[in-house]
Amino acid sequence: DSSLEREQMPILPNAPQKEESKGKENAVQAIDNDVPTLAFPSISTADFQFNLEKASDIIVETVEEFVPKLGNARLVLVDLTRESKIVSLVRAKAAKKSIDSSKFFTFAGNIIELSTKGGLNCNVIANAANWRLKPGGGGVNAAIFKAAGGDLEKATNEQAKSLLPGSAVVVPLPSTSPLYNREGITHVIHVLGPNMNPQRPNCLNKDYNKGCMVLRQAYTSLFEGFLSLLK
Ligand code: AR6
Repeated sequence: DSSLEREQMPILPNAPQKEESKGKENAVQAIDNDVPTLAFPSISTADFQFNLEKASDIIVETVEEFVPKLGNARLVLVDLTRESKIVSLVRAKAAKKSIDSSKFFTFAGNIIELSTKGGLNCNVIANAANWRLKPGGGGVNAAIFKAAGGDLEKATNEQAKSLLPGSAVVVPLPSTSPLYNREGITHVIHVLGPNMNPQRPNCLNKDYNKGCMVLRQAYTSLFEGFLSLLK
């Protein structure tokens, strides 16, 4: 468990400590902030109610597959709190594999303020989107669209009008967007994961054969989208 967690510990947005160490040679220094970084939330595991054990296996497996292709870039799984169950599961499973912890680690923080509040620079963030690519709803989708301003909706619509489950679309963020200015985010990659929530469109009715396949496709599309930006 150790190395993945260590990477995260010193830079947790733990307010008092962070204030104190501001302007000093602080723990944030331990993080190399000049490398291309994709921050991504756990797709489908909150509003879309996907099983956490299964999702964590898929995250670790697809990460393991993509890490060797990253060059100097890195992948960071993000969730709002340190108590995140999905993050704990992924961390434990990743630690059992020999995944380079400088290329993949987990981080607790709000995906729209990782740089300003957490000291983690991410030039690309992923969104757990809805099929119409609409702002609002809840979770990370609402947060990202709100923080990015109207620019993101417009830029998204120029790339795609809708998404199929398992697919992703890379959207360049206009430099006028607050997310670009404040956080240094140049691209948002919208991803549509499988939905297990009967109250949402395209519910898979507990079909985890299909669900796992679609979630795997979703992460593959996401990571390929990120790789396409590195070229
Ligand atoms: N920063 C980091 N992680 C977050 C944030 C945030 N601001 N907000 C939520 N998470 P969810 P889904 C984590 O529900 O299950 C929307 O309404 C959260 O704790 O956002 O794929 C869309 O419009 C969880 O670990 O996405 C879709 O209709 C993860 O992000 C639907 O929800 C994903 O939770 C998609 O549902």
